[in-house]
Amino acid sequence: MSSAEKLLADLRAGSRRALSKCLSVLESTTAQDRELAYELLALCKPHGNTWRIGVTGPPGVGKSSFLEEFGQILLRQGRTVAVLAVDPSSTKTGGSILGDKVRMPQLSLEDRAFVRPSPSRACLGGITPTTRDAIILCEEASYDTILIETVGVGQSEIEVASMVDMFLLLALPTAGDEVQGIKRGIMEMAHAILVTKSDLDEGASNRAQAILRSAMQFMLPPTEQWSVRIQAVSVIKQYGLEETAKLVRSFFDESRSKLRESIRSEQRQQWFDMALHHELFDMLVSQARATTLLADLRSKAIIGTLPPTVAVHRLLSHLQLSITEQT
Ligand SMILES: Nc1nc2c(ncn2[C@@H]2O[C@H](COP(=O)(O)OP(=O)(O)OP(=O)(O)O)[C@@H](O)[C@H]2O)c(=O)[nH]1
Ligand SMILES: [Mg+2]
Repeated sequence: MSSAEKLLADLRAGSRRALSKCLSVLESTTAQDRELAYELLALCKPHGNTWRIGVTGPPGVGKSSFLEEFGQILLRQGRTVAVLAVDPSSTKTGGSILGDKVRMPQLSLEDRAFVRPSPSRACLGGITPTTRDAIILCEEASYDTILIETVGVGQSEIEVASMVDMFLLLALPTAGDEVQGIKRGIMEMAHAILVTKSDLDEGASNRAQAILRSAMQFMLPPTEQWSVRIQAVSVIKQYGLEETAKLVRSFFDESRSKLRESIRSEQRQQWFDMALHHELFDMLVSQARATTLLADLRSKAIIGTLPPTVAVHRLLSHLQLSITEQT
């Protein structure tokens, strides 16, 4: 048995340690771990019937508090829950504050739940999200509900929406202006908008819900045949949580599994192109670095002495040349 097979056998037998180890392997950048990660992922089978749910919203809106409660409701309904928390800013902070952001003390203790911060991996040319692969591994470990928490900072909502079946947007019940400040594009991706901390000011929450409802009238739902729901929630006063669980269940009951599969297949197409892009970039950069040409052309492009288009063209022409010479 190879070490990948052994690790997966433990993971399938329900070992959380094995799942944690697999997720660390995914996040690692050493060549040895990358190979192990490819081997692990190749051995995973598709699990079409799982629920993949993304939860985003501004910092401090109440994502973790909501998931702590919501996760427990799902457990009581017989589901098994994995929470992956992705922090798009963690590449800057080294992920050190991530632990604080995903405090879900009760849920973490539950047998059929798994909570894990999942820092975005920094790579040259951007961030390579390992979250998609982490979802595959959690599903292989028999979790049937994958909840992904990420703080909403523009690009991250779009990212997370492209890896889930259902997208929940959390908004604060503050002034109407702020509710309207949610970008239209983000609102159009949401299957439900939850107005959090509604206990703080119920009047404000009602106004926020009314504004959201009227705004939604002019938008297309993200999935055909689904009308977007607006729900007030309070973790402190414990309302709106069961209702949210009900609406999530009805989403999965009502949306045909064939439609969901076709959405997942579209997502995999994007994922393939993105992975190709990243891998090619890494490959090129690792070659170019040896010649120092990259640094030179890049700084010329930055200073403005060479248009970036020409700089990139020269770099690629040079690389093509050196590849040809090698063969
Ligand atoms: N009054 C009230 N406070 C809440 C509610 N939900 C969360 N909070 C408080 O809001 C603060 C932020 O909650 P979190 O759940 O950490 O928010 P978050 O969106 O996960 O935060 P980040 O991950 O840091 O972006 C905490 O102090 C919570 O206690 C609620 O329903 N009512
Ligand atoms: Mg949080």
